[in-house]
Amino acid sequence: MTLALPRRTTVAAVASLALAALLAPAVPASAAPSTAPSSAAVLAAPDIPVANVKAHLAQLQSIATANGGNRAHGRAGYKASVDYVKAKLDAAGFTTTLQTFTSGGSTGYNLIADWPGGDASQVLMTGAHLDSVTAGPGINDNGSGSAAILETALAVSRAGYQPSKHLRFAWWGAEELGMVGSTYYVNHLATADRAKITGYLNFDMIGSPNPGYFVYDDDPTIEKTFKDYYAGISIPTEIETEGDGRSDHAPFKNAGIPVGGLFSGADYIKTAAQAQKWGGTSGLAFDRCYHASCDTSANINDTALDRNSDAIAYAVWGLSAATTPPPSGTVFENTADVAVPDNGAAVTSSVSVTGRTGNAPATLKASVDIKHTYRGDLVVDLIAPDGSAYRLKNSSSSDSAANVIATYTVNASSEAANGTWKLRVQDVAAQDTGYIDSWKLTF
Ligand code: DTR
Ligand code: CA
Ligand code: ZN
Ligand code: ZN
Repeated sequence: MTLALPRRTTVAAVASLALAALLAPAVPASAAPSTAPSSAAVLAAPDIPVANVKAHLAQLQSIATANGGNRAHGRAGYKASVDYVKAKLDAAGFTTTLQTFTSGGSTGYNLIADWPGGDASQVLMTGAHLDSVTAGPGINDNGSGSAAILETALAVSRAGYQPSKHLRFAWWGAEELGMVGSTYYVNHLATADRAKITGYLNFDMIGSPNPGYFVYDDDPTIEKTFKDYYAGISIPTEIETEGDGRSDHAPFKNAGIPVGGLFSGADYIKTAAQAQKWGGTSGLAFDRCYHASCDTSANINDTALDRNSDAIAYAVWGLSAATTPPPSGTVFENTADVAVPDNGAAVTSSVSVTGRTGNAPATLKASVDIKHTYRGDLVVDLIAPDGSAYRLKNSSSSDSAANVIATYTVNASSEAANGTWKLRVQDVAAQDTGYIDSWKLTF
């Protein structure tokens, strides 16, 4: 679980937890990635609610049931699956495109979804094939990957995430016929557009009922990102060795684009050693319903689906942040003293932020210097230009120390950066008093 929280979460713990996460000694490995990426990535990557992912799988199951029992290329169930996913993305603010192609005499569809913003010359792609085989509904293969990246995309929207790179998500058609849709997409990319794709992340079968935790051993940076995530939750992983050429990352890899991904296993048999480290049943296939009619909603291991969904979010956030470190920080400061009336009305001090583009960062730093003889009397809030309040400090009758001199980290990624930001301070207990000495925002 990481600290990303939607805006207006006024629980006082938010800022102190964020601050604690940045300033606290290393947390036990079981609680955070052992070699965590930048704290911004750890703080910003949200937990993906597995219940939401399973709700998408339930919809895909219903679609298959209503359309002859499958979601295969050229069948009604596939286009209905595309329509479901597209509607969710359109409602969430993505720019969606349906790319059509023909295979086996039938029309195929790739669904491409671009998240507005980010550097168009640096595109991080995340993909999964949406089609099933004709034998069944394809809930693990590959509803699991499709639903997990859909929920990750929706989490990007919920967070108002504005990464340095441009985010693109893709749901491929006709993978079961030989990666037809993804190959068509890559082959129809202009050379200049191929060069803009900094990485392609592939997720094909990530909820297998007797799961393994396999990481593609292709691009080392992508591989390390996933391995770091799993190390952080103390789950051992293995290198995915038999996947080369067997899913939609293949055409990207053949085009020289860095690729990576996760896999929970198909028809291969789980060994005793693997059962020892991962649980489950040795001597049985990772997914004994692979390409079978029993690949239904019941054919999912929720823990594997949850862990892999969270790993996807971790990688999308971690690999889309700025590769060039942000400038040391643009500071907006107000040093005018403002008296804080004892046990009285709140007072404010403002800074006018200009020259920024887009939203404020997920790790906006608010540094305050408030002189006071009993800091437990004070409640401190950051007020965004639109009036949204972010609690930085709650009052505490037991905190008798003097002065509030601290830096808080606020996830302000849903706030426009430019505008008048305010520090609001209120003394809520009689006796003792003080004043705002100075405060600043660092972007
Ligand atoms: N070919 C995929 C399933 C599959 C089998 N082995 C791997 C390895 C890595 C990714 C995917 C797969 C399919 O049937 O859709
Ligand atoms: Ca989760
Ligand atoms: Zn398959
Ligand atoms: Zn598949």
